[in-house]
Amino acid sequence: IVVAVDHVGIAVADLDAAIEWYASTFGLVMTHTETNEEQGVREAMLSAPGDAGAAVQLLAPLRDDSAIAKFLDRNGPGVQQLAYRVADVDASCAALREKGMRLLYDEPRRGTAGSRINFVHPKDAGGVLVELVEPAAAGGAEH
Ligand code: V0V
Repeated sequence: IVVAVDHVGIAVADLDAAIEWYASTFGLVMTHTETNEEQGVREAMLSAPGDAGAAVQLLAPLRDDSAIAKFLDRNGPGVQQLAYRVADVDASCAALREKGMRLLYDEPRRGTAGSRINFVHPKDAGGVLVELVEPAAAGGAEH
């Protein structure tokens, strides 16, 4: 089902301050940033220079009623999700539903850079909010 670990998502209150902190502390560089209104987040993807492996995703809330705002209220900043890359998010969701897991959305929604995403409920995944990410097709059909 899983092709790779895509990213680890970390909830932060202040995106710009967090980007600066990860750069000055760990030398991570920002490779992408965007606002996702539907998810209620401003986000940034960070990597070690030249590393094409799993990324760190910083997630800051756009609204008080967003998932990230609720997470920050409850836990403070910290790891909010683990995202697995999949080749076909519809097929992966079907396979996981077959195993009795609850997917949060009936149909995948829009994620980073035109990807298609869904989430496994943390109570069905060992206490981890698991995101499934099908990247946008190469060539950028989504853009
Ligand atoms: C809640 N719980 C968590 C959790 N959030 N456990 C682990 N990790 C988390 N992030 C626990 C919580 O402590 C409760 O445990 C239980 O789950 C149910 O909590 P709830 O109050 O019923 O639910 P909420 O309101 O806390 O919502 C949790 C869910 C929500 C996961 C349903 O955060 C959600 O819809 N997330 C999906 C969307 C999202 O996270 N978007 C932001 C990233 P107890 O107390 O009952 O034991 S956007 C993104 O990643 C993008 C755009 C991308 O990557 O492309």
